[in-house]
Amino acid sequence: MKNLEIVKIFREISYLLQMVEDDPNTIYKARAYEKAADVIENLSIGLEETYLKNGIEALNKIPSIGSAISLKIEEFVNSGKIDYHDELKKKMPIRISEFSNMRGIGPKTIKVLYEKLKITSIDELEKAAVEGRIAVLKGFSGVKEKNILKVIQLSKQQTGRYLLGDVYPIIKKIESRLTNEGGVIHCAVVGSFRRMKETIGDIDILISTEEAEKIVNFFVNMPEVEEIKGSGRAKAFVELRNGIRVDLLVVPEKSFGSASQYFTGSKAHNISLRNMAISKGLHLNEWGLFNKKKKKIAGASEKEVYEKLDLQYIPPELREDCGEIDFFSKKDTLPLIEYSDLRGDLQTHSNSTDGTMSIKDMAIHARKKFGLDYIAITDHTKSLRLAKGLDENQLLNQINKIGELNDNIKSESNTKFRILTSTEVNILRDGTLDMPNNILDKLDIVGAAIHSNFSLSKDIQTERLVKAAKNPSVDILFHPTGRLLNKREGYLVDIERMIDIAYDTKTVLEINSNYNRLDLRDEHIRMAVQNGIKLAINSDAHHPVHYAYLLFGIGQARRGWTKKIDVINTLKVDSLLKELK
Ligand code: DGT
Ligand code: CA
Ligand code: CA
Ligand code: ZN
Repeated sequence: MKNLEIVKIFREISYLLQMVEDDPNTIYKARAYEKAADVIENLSIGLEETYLKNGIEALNKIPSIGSAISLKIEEFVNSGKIDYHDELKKKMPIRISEFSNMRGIGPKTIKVLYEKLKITSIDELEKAAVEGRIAVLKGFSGVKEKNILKVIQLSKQQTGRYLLGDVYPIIKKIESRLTNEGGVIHCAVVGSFRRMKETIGDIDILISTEEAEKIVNFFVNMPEVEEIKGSGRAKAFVELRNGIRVDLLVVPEKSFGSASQYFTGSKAHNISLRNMAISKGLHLNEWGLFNKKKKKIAGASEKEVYEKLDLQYIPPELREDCGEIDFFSKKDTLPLIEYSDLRGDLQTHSNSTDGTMSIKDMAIHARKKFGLDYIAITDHTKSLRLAKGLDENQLLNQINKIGELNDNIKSESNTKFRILTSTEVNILRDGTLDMPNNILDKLDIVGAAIHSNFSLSKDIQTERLVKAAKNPSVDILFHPTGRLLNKREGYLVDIERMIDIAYDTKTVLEINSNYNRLDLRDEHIRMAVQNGIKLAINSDAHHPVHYAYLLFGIGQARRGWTKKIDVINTLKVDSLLKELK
């Protein structure tokens, strides 16, 4: 998906236009790019795929994308850059990517600061504000200067975190390479990655070996390494080509467990655990668990560390200091969903709408490569024109087609794989659906989702979802809050009310496994399962490789304390269909 790259460039063009030119037409031009960026950000189709399949005319049909902007998209798809963007950047040599995301300080202000103080980066901006050089400028004040510092603080918190799914493949590759390197006894990727957090600040790797220097040397010379930030006899700190930093720490094998525990975190979990150790007269650190006489009583394995603290083993995904230490000090068990527990996937798309593969191919891959027993084909409905949503007749035709495919599967192989007829029906502004119930009732299962009007008030937005849940044909609410990680917060929803209504109406809530979404978020998942809500963990695959995302959805579910029995697509297909409202 090149969409988000294009969004970024368009926002930068808009920003630079406002800096470079003063004539009144520029503001309209800048707005046009901004508007296009907004639309593209919310598109469910890939601009590159759309262009390659149906040419520039297809781009022109997208709302807010005029012919000039279509040409820019075409240029980007073909050359990976947009000359107009490069020209504007030359005229205004600031670090545009740092400023364009900043909320609260606009291009006009940055222009003045560039001209008067030669400020080209956020670091320089911060320095100038701290030194009081901004307050004294004409048109500025102490208050404005303070506000600039506040905005910088906020934008620092937002940036610099990587999506789990973006870094997952490279981390796995590095992990397996290190694990297989001669001399390595144990290798573990710890930190937030092991806890399956949606975003990762940096990567933490732990190794036990007798040959520390050799391994550190091997590590800093890996092809992915862009820059060595520091290294010592038993540690190294590097930055990879994609910008993410990696900490490597070599520890003795006899401390590998306590070190894994410590560096897996979270920090808050560690602090509570250490306090618990203290209350038992023990001392816990990365080297081990020690008694009053400073004798080590655990350290080689994590399990042993928790055991000696009278705790059951706490899965990494739960180590957030949210009550897990208390819970696992008791005898109660928590049969969390496991990474191998899903039998089916209840949100997948085919090339009948905005997916990229036929229904048959989606099914074959689900069965052969991912070991699933069933998938639901949830193509979009008609009001989602950008995704070529299906109308009533097209949906009815798809039901017939899936019937035939299922018959063929049965006769061609003796597998029990089943394709469920379904849809991702669009929830309209007023909470009604764009497909009548008599059609929806012909489907095996129905998911409903919001794809527009994201900025309604919380009350109105919640009522939209409530109305959809109350619809007797709707089984699941897909990606219930609409958030996009690092991009958009999601629309405002009264989660408690949504959970109440989901319970009353027997509506299932989705955990969308697409790593850009991971929607619901962990605390809402936990609230849902505590209130007896059933969940579905779906990939939202638009291509068979996307089934791999289910892993992230399961991680997210575990972070929300989800048990296997809470998840309907751990059931066999017949039991699943009986469970639905
Ligand atoms: P990140 O990198 O921001 O996504 O989050 P983490 O959890 O990976 O944090 P990181 O990389 O700063 O540190 C890795 C782990 O090391 C962290 O989860 C817990 C442990 N740790 C780091 N600093 C401290 C500390 O000051 N006290 C304690 N108890 N543990 C710490
Ligand atoms: Ca980390
Ligand atoms: Ca770290
Ligand atoms: Zn959707």
